[in-house]
Amino acid sequence: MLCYVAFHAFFLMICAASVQVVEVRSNDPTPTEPEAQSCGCHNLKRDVLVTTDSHASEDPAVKYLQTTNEKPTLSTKGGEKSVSDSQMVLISGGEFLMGTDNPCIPPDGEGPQRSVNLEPFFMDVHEVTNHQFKSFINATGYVTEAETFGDSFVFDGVLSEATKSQISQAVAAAPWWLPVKGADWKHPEGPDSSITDRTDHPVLHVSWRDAVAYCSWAQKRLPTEAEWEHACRGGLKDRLYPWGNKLTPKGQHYSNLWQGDFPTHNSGEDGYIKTSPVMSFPANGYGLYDMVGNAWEWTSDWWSVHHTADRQHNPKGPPSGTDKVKKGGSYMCHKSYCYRYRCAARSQNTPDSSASNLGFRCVSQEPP
Ligand SMILES: *[C@@H]1O[C@H](CO)[C@@H](O)[C@H](O)[C@H]1NC(C)=O
Ligand SMILES: [Ca+2]
Ligand SMILES: [Ca+2]
Repeated sequence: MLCYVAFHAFFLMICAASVQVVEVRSNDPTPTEPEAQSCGCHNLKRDVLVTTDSHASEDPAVKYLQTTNEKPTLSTKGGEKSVSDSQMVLISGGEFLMGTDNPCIPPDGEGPQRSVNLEPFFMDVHEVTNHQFKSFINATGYVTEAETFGDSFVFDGVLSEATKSQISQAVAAAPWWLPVKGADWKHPEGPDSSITDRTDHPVLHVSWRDAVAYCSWAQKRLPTEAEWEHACRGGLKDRLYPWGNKLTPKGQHYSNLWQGDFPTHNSGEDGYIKTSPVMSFPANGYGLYDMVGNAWEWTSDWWSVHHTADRQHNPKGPPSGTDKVKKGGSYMCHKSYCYRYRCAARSQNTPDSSASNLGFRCVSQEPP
């Protein structure tokens, strides 16, 4: 543990330091334990805990596109605006700088910084909410992977004692993640929890396939990692966060993260111990909310830590892989342990993973 603390403190230093220090770092051996400085949330592979072989191989993208030609009826046209509206903003295309040459977590493949050219696209201004996801379930009868498997990963800090007492397994590298029977999008902390007072919070416990199914139904798609990162940056160049380089300018919180000590004490200084209603914090320069913090967000790309430094046009990531890229960090992220609430930061999960801090938003080439 001490070793990890020293190791991590070293990279945090680098992150805010000069070019000279970065050169020193580049001579360092590659860290052999990438999970040693992570929040452990990329270890949420269900197959290490639960065995199942009955999972459908049907592509939800195809199935749900064919079974509905309707747009979700979420908006109250001409009426009052609510967070259940499927609001999107146009993100203009063009050139942006993806990744960073000062990686805070080098094993994640945050670098090199590279020039990327994108077509314009529309993006949901907020994470898909429980209410929106409910509309999808109502319309399609879709059953999420967590419901099929019968469990999902929940951070033990949000579990009731009753639920916790029934669990005997945990993720070895990250013991605060517990597989909870009956945890799913409707029951974020297990069977004795509900979403009735959280309809405007991001939907959680959705796998990558679930997210793809929702976006297809809405006649949208998941963003590529490049699209997500371009959107995160909000028009700023080479900054850490969607709003700049300072985490809390003038003492104001710009995202729902973890204050206090991870994983033992969450002070909730930003107003929220768990997820927050979407759009509770200021939008970035593109009018997008919670791009970092609140819930992690799936992207369409397969995971790889090796990137070309060459200029790219509409990159879509590797053609295949085992994990999908997720971006933005969550309400569980603290600088000491999961400094991934930066636009260049990234992490990964297998496509069937689901957890109490992982959601998504959709994009589209067409106007909403
Ligand atoms: C889903 O269906 C139920 C039962 O018909 C209804 O009460 C609820 O309002 C619907 N929710 C959404 C978000 O469409
Ligand atoms: Ca918080
Ligand atoms: Ca988010």
